[in-house]
Amino acid sequence: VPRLNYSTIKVNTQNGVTKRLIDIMEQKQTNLCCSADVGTKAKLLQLAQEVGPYIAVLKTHMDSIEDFDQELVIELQALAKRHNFLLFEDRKFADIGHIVQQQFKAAPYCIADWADLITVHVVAGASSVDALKQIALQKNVGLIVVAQMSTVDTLTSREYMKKALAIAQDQQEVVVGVVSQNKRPRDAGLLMFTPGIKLGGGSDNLGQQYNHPTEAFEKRGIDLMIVGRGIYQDEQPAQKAAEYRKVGWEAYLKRL
Ligand code: UP6
Repeated sequence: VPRLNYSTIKVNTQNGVTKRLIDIMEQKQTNLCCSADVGTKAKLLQLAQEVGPYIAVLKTHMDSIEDFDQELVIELQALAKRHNFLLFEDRKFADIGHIVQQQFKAAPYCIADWADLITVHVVAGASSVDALKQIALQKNVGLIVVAQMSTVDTLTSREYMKKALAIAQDQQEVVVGVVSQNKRPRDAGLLMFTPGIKLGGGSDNLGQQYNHPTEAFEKRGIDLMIVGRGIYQDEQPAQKAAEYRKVGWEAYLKRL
């Protein structure tokens, strides 16, 4: 594992969003991204309010919020400002360039207007990144390339992953990092985001597999952990988020 620290990444990045994110991580001493996969506005706002102090990033799937509207966005932005975290819409854009541009901007979600981070698959090639880049640079949105998925039967083979990492490295002006499980980009300016993290480990019955945060930070050298059900399905999400924050930060310090 390369003993990369966040300050080195900050020095090497060409991307303003990465710098903002690392500043937040260092100030709040957290490498936790909470995946807020709840189904309503009320639940999302409640969760964001509770975990806000402990997270660097709040990740959403807005197309799963049954009563989504722009008021939700305004309230989330206020919480993001109050607690100092970024908003990450995990849209996983995957289509041809012309279509991903439309999906990035279109109502009702208007993702380009409020997201700080978005994910993009590169199954269609670098052209998806190119297409999103034009809008993302204007709107100050950072792209995260999905290089390798967490599922037991993922199709993101080693070959695929290597090519996806290469696309991320080629586009560092707009790319903040990658989603991957066990390989980080060679370049020191990119962040590695890793889902499939849970203190208890295990799996669900739909292909998701979990690793312990300590193992992920110390052995695989990840930079941010993405935790969903491990936090929001707990009876006390705030306490759980605080616990993940502590475990993740200590594991990061230990690997340095
Ligand atoms: N996610 C994965 N695996 C990937 C990429 N993304 O689980 O390879 C996302 C899911 C979900 C979150 O879309 O929002 O990370 C994981 O949630 P969980 O912790 O509840 O399993």
